[in-house]
Amino acid sequence: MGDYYNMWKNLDMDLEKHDQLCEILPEFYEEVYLSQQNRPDAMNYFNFVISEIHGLRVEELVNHKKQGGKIIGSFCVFVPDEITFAAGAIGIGLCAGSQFWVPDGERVLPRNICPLIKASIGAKLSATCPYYQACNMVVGETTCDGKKKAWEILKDYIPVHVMDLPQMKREKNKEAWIDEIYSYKSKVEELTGNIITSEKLKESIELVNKKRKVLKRLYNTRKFPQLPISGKDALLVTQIAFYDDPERFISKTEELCDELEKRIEEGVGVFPSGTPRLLVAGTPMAIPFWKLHHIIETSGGAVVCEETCTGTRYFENLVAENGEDLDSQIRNIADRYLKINCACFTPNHGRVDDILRLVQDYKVDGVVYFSLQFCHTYNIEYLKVEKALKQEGIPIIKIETDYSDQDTEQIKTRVEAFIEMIK
Ligand code: BJ8
Repeated sequence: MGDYYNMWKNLDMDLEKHDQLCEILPEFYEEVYLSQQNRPDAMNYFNFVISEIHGLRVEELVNHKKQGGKIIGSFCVFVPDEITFAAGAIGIGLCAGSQFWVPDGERVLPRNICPLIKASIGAKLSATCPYYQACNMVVGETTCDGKKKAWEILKDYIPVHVMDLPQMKREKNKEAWIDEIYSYKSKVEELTGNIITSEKLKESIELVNKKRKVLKRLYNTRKFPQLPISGKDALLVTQIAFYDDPERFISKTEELCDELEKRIEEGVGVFPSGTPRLLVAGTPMAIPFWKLHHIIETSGGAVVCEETCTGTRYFENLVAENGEDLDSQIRNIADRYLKINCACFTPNHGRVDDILRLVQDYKVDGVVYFSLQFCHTYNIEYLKVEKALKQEGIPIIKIETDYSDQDTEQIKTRVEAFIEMIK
C-alpha cells in the first residue's frame, strides 16, 4: 500500500491502532486467498483492491469530498443506492466483518448481540476505518432489534439517518416504504444540496442495475459442473462491489466473467470434478469474514452460491427502468427492494422458495445454513428452511458462529463430516 499517513491523519484516525489493524490483513489474505491454485488472472484486480484496501479508494472518496461531494455509508442492502448516487453522493457499504472492532463495540453494547452490530459500532468508536471516517452521514435501518437500538448509540459519534423498514409486505407496508424512500431522498438532497431529478435517477437506476447484472453473470458461471472460480473468490468480488467505484467494478468484473466463460468452454475448473457443491444460506459476510468459505473449501467442498446479502440478496431482481417520472421511478425502486427476502420480515416464505430455487439452479448437493451468533431472525428461520429442504431430500447443516477463530477447528470437524456424508 502507498503512503497514506497524512490522509489518515486528516481523517482523524487512531493511527497507532490502525497500524495494528493493517498488520493483520496481508498475512491473513495470503493464507486464505493467495494460497489458492489456478485462480483466474482477472482476480489480480481484486487482489490489488485488497492490497490498497485503506488507500486508493479512500483517496478517491477524500478527493470527491474536496470537490464538494458527500459520502454516505450504509449497513444493509435495503438502503437504495439509486437515490444516493442520483444526488451526486457516493454510497459505500461499511463492511464491519472483522473481530478487530468487536471489543470496541462491546464498550457500549451488550456482549450477547450479533458481531456484525458490535463491529459496526466498534469500527467508528475505534476510529480505525477510513471509510467510516470519510462518511458525512451513515444510514441505519430498522431491520433487527439489535441494529435499530445500536443507531441510537452511533448517532452520538456521526450523523445517522434511519430508514424505517417495514417488517411485513402488505400493501400498506409498501406505501410506508415508498414514504421512507421519499424521506431518504429529502435527507440526501439536504446533505448534498443537489435536487434529485428524474433524469439523474434514471441514470443511477441504470448504473446500479448494471452492477446487479454483472454480478448475476458472475454467479451464472458457478452453475456449471466444472467450477471456473472458487466460492472464496466469488465472495470477495461481491464484498468489493459494496465500496468500489461502480463503473470500474462493472468493467473489471466483466473482464473476469469473460475469462470465466472461456474457462467453461475449455473445461478448466478450480476443483477436481465430483467436488460436493454447497450453497451457503444465511446472514451476510462482510470483508474480511472469509472464515466459513475457507473452512468449506479446505475441507473438500466447493461453495457454488451464497443466499446472503453478500450474495444473491444483493443483486437479484432489477429496478424496472420504465419509470417516466420521479414518482413511478421511486415506486419501481420500492418494488425491487421489497423483493429482498430478509429474515427480518414476517412471514418470509419467499426466502424458503429462494433457497429451493437456488438449490436447483446451482445443482447443489448440500446447504450450509450460516447464522451469525445471536442473530435471532436467521436462527429462528432455520427450522422452516430445514423442514423444506428435508422434504426435498437436500442435506443441511447449521453453523452459528462469530468473527473470532476460536471455534474454527470445531466447525471444520463438523463441515468435514457433512461433506463426507454427502459425497
Ligand atoms: S437485508 S440480513 S443486510 S438486515 S446478522 S445485524 S439481522 S442480528 S445483517 Fe442484514 Fe439488511 Fe437483512 Fe441483509 Fe441483525 Fe442478524 Fe446481525 Fe443482521
